[in-house]
Amino acid sequence: MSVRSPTVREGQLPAVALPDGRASDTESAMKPLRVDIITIFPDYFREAFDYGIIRRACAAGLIDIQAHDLRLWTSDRHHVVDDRPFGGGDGMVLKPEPIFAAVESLTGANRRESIAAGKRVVLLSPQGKPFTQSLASEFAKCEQLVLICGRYEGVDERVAEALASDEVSIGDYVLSGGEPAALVVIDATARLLPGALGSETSAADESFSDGLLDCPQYTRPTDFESLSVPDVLLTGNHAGIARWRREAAAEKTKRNRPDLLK
Ligand code: 6GU
Repeated sequence: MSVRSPTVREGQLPAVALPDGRASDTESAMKPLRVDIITIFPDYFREAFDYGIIRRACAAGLIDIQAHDLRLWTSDRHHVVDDRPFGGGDGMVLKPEPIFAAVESLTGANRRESIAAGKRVVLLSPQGKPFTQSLASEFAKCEQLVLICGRYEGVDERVAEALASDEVSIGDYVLSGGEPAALVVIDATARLLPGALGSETSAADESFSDGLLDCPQYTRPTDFESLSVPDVLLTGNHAGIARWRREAAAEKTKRNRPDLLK
């Protein structure tokens, strides 16, 4: 039987009906997505994965996240990870040697070309390609993700040139370091792992998976300080509700994200 289904991760088996009618235990048989974060601030991540869907994904063995101190891979007495930029300029640049050593010890590879299929080595930097829902889905199919947190002053370019499989940015603004971006990438990726959300389908009809923003949602009370809920949502007319939701999503996209409609 083939196991190449887009929702089945590398090295993992899909649910199989056994001859006696029991389903095999898919989720507990799955190897977790291994995420290694390389950072000069490992404590930044101490409680970051203790909440909500990520906490459940960790507890269920869908993902295994570890933050590593870059200084572990220095060899000098003072554990120096940065140095002054050649050519002059402000700020310090992260040195290549500890980063290459860290990636080699975590993946077995010290060049992009030798990274095994199913592994991604991601440099987080404002110079990267945009992080998107589609890149999150690619990451969710991997067996290992290594996230290198840059500092805003910079990372020696040889990391991007020769080591990282991907250089990724989370948006057009400058963060003081890649650490918040690592949280964003891990969150968006973890919730796409099979079994991380309540139902397997709920990731399919949300913002961006169809190129539009999500439709507005309302809950009780129907009137709140003279702000009311659209009548159609109270009718039970499912076709009418579906049409309203499509139109409201398109309208909201046009207003807030016209770029998505081009
Ligand atoms: Cl990934 N890193 C930093 N330092 N700044 C950013 C970013 C990443 N993405 C957007 N701004």
